[in-house]
Formats: sequence, C-alpha cells, structure tokens
Amino acid sequence: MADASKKVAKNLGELLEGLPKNWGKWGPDDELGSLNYLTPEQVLKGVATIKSGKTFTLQIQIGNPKGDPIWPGRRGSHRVNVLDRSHFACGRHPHIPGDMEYVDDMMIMYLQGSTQYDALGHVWFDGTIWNGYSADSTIGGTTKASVLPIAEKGVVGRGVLIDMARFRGKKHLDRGETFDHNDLLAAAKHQGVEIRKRDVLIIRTGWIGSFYERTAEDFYKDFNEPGLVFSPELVRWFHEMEIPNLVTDTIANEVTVDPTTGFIVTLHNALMRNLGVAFTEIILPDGLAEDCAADGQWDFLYVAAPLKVFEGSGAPVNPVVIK
Ligand code: UVW
Repeated sequence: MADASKKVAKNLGELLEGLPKNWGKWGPDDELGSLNYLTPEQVLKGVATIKSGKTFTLQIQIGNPKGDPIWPGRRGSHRVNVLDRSHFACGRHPHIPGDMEYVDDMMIMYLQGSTQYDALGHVWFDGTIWNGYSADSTIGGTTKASVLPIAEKGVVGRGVLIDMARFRGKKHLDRGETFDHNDLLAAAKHQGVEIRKRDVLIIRTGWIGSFYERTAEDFYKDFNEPGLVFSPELVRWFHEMEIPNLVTDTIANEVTVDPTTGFIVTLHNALMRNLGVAFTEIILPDGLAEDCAADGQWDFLYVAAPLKVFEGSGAPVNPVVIK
C-alpha cells in the first residue's frame, strides 16, 4: 500500500534525484551505455549455456495481416510492391535480355514499429539525453547516442528468460499489471534459473502474443501495458546487477502508467537515459518459453544486432537465441 506520508514527485527530475546514474562511467563520448558490460567474457558465458543447438528467433512479423502492435499514435508498417510479374505481363516493364523478371517492394515504417532496439538517445527529460548530451542533438536526426553504435557492436551474452505470465498462472498479464525485481527473483527461483550479473534480461508477459488473439480494440483499450514498475530499489538492483539489456514482449518494456505518480514510461528514463540500459521491445518469446518450460533450461546464448540506421532513434532487429 502507498505510504500517504510520502511526497509524490512532481516530475521525473524529482523522482530520480539521488538515484544511480552511469553518465561519464565509460567516458564523455560513450554511446553504448550498459552494453559496455558485454565483454568477450560475457559472450563466453553465453556460449557455455549451449547444450542442444536449438535455435529461436524473437522478432514479430512486420506487416502481419493482423497489424503491427505499436505505441498509440504511431502507424503500422506499409509495404507496397513497386514491381512484380504484372508489370512484365502487361509490358509496363521492358523485356530483360535473358528473360529474367523480378519483384521489388518498399516499406514505410516507424523504426520503433516492430521488434526493435531503442537508441539510448530515444527518450529524455530536462533537455538532456544519455551521458549528459543535449537533447538538441536529436534535432533532424539522433546525432548522439543513436542506434548505430549498438548496431556496430552487436549484443551477445548470456540471456535469461523470466516467464512472469507462467509464474502467475496466466496466459498473459492484465492491463496495467505490475511486477518488480523481487518478483523476477521469485520467478527465477521457481524456474530453477539464476539471474546473474551482466545477463541480458528477457521477460515474458504474454502481452504481445495476446495481440494476435485479441481484437485491436481490446488490445489498445485504456492503453496501459503490464510490466516492470519503478521503485528506487528496482533502479538500484539494475545498477548493481549491471544489466546491459532489458528485452520484453511489450511495446514499451514497462507498465505504461506508473500507478503512484501517473508518469508515462518512467523506466525509459530511470534505466535507459540514466543507466544506459539498452531497451529491446515487442519481442515474441512464446515459442522459446514453451521450449524452456519443456526442457527446464531458461538460460542461453542471446545474439542480436539491430539494423545500422545512421542517426536512427531505433532500428528493427530479429534476436536469435541458441540453447
Ligand atoms: C516510447 O516509449 C515513447 O517509445 P518506445 O516504446 O518505442 O520506447
């Protein structure tokens, strides 16, 4: 229950005052943040988990006929054929020597409109993004802490899947349902896996999977995704655990509306802006979760590299898990 004697913060600045921040930790020019924790040693720890060679991909389909689950206000991807068999059949495209024909298409989409890595400069408050860069650096392009450094490095390490939906005995968590690091630890204990320092933390809520089984009206109704909820202790836990990457099957990786302050996506600022934790959103881990529940192995090698979009605020990705 909320302590009525506690003052509720007016804004993110007040809320996050005095909490850990990694600015400057990797130098004044850093654009990788907590991904710096993913050293070759972490890669080998991930490799050491491989037992069967089973592989899984975590991206949702882009342009599925059902639509793309997206943050309200954004639009789904739009793919169009520019050239196909019909152009050759009716003579709109000239005959190509040797009789070769081909199909071409193009797509317009939000870089955050599918499974994706956010750039560390994607969100901010007080006019300052990750590492203290000015938010003016986002004007016309994310010129500081874009997705490009993440894409150039690639993300490889020991991944751990925590299935919160399964732990709570639900197909998917409810709208606005929250959990914290203590719940993650309890779920991990129940699964028989340890969340270790510098692990890539993957959380399943069942929310994105439910998108494909529900009407859009129901999915987006009173939009408030389930997810991790802010507390000073949770931020300190991420800091102490040196978590490099938070990966979830929700659009924004955290409960949308903080139940205490009413602030929107608080952890984007507490974890991404302040600690440099990379955010990977809109994954579909349901097949992986089924397999982990069946064989009891919840840790694995996690490999992901978003597309190298110059000055991008994010970029699509298809993470690969190897068990
Ligand atoms: C916002 O939270 C605004 O965006 P995303 O979910 O893409 O990080």
